[in-house]
Amino acid sequence: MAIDLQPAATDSAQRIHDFHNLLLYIITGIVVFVLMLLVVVIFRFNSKANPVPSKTTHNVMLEIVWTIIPVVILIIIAVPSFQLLYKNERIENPEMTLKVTGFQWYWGYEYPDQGDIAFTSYMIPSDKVDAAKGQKRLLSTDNKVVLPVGVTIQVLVTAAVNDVIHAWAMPAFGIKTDAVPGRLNHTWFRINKPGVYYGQCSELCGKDHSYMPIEVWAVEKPVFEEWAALAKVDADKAQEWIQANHNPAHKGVVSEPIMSSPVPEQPVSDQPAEQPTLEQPDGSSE
Ligand SMILES: [Cu+2]
Repeated sequence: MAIDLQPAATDSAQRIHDFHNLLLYIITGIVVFVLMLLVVVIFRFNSKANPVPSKTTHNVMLEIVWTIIPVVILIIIAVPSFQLLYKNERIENPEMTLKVTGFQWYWGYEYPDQGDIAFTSYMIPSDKVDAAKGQKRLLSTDNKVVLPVGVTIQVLVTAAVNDVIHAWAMPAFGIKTDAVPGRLNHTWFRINKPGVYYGQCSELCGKDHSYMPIEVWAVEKPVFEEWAALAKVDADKAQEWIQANHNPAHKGVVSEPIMSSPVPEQPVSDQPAEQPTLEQPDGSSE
């Protein structure tokens, strides 16, 4: 069982992991120290061991120490925290743009730099999941988000007009950005290695909130360019082409799914009573 975070696929995610680990060391030290003090108090200052309590109420040295040390700890936390916020927020020379739109309940993707590429991405219903193709229940989508590795990608995130708030979250990329109707949020990432990466909508957006996963196929740049040229003409054909010829899962590089135990072998009868109803891309809702 994995108890760590998903392996980082971007430098942003790696920075988040490093900061997370720093905090883990600090809080572990603090917890152990306080526990130690409690144990000392329990055994040395109970009424049996210490029948006559001290009348001391002030100790200037001690008061200075317990003020200064927490301040120093906070500075040690604050400095890398601000650096992390700055580096992960600032987009340096984006080479391409991906536009993400949240709908009830699926995602829409546009590639403004590659021509008029636009498609929607629905979850594959659980009874249609094909484990032989490497598909995962509740995570795989019909149209994958194909992206190049080693390219700084700016992501514009919004939600459809009159829709609800969604959030585009990719743990392996260190990304979680709200998709708000009437607002354009932005974020960025640069994927380091080819693979299949999974994310999910991370805003409690409605009845099919858990049925709008994100599946990113990160491929080498020439493959991406070939895909983009095809997708410009026919997005469906391009998806078929990349699934047949350049499925990153076939090379054995698949990011850990969000759930701790992937369940590709699970029988399809193990379903929630209510199947996700997949609305049409005209934005109609219940
Ligand atoms: Cu959502």
